[in-house]
Amino acid sequence: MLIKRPGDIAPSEITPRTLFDQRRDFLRQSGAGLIAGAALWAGLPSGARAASLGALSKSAFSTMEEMTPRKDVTSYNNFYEFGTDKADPAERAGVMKTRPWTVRIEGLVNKPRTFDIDEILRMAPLEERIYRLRCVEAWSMVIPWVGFPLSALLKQVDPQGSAKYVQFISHYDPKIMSRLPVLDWPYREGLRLDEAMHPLTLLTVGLYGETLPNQNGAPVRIVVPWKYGFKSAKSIVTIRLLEKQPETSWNMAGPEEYGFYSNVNPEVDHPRWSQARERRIGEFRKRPTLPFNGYADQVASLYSSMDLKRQF
Ligand SMILES: Nc1nc2c(c(=O)[nH]1)N[C@H]1C(S)=C(S)[C@@H](COP(=O)(O)O)O[C@H]1N2
Ligand SMILES: [Mo]
Repeated sequence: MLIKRPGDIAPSEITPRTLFDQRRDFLRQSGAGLIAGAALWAGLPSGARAASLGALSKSAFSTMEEMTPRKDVTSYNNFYEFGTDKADPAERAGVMKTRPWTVRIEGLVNKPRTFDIDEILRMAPLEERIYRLRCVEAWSMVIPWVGFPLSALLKQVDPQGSAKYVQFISHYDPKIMSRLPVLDWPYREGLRLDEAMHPLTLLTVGLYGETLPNQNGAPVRIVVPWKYGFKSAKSIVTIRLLEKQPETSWNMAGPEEYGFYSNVNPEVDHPRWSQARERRIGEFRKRPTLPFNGYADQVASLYSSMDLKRQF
């Protein structure tokens, strides 16, 4: 059961208005509400158990803030393929099979390749990185992620000079995932190549010392700590290097509300709510949101020539 916490924002507010209305109409017309609510996910086996990732080096990039309890990190999630309530992913994502799993890297690279997930796990030393995750819905957590810089993976495929952007595409299986037109599936996200190559951008395979629970994006996701959480695509199957800015699911759904950059910025409000403060999960009183989610020293220079109010 979802226990409503003070300050939570209903899906009606998160989802761009037009889409929310479409979805409501769709549910009314088709009676799909019942399917989505119960039958579709009922009685399916639960997923793999978390496995220890062994010895991890501690990263100098970690925040010293108190970590959000594992229980909250793994039960209060956004993974719309498995439903729009925060409790849905933990209840439903267990059916997703995360082995075998491959990640295809293609597009403007000299050595396109399909990597097996177990190859990726051995590719570079795994680090524990304690990062804040700031959702666009104005809540945040502090999570001990496990992974290595995405740049280590991208270097293996040798990006071409014309590559300027990176697109991430999440796994989509309509047999076990939502078929509601909440977002344009498969979930897509993107970064500029310099953002993707930045040492803070983490190719993430675990949290709290273990493999990722399915609801957190198993077996591999991105974590970009200075951007709103939706930029961090889960359960990735394709990474594509491109010359032009890629389509991204949230930007396609509501371009006035979810910009391509979506850098955490207390001065740029979401059109329907303020981004000046946030509620750390587990805390009651709100705290101020920091520019670039507190990572300004490391990343502000990436945007020195940009007007971040216009290119939000
Ligand atoms: N494929 C996919 N990735 C996704 C999402 C999603 O719905 N689908 N939600 C995003 C949002 S809005 C947030 S805040 C984070 C949440 O990550 P967490 O559940 O591990 O905290 O995942 C992001 N990645
Ligand atoms: Mo989010």
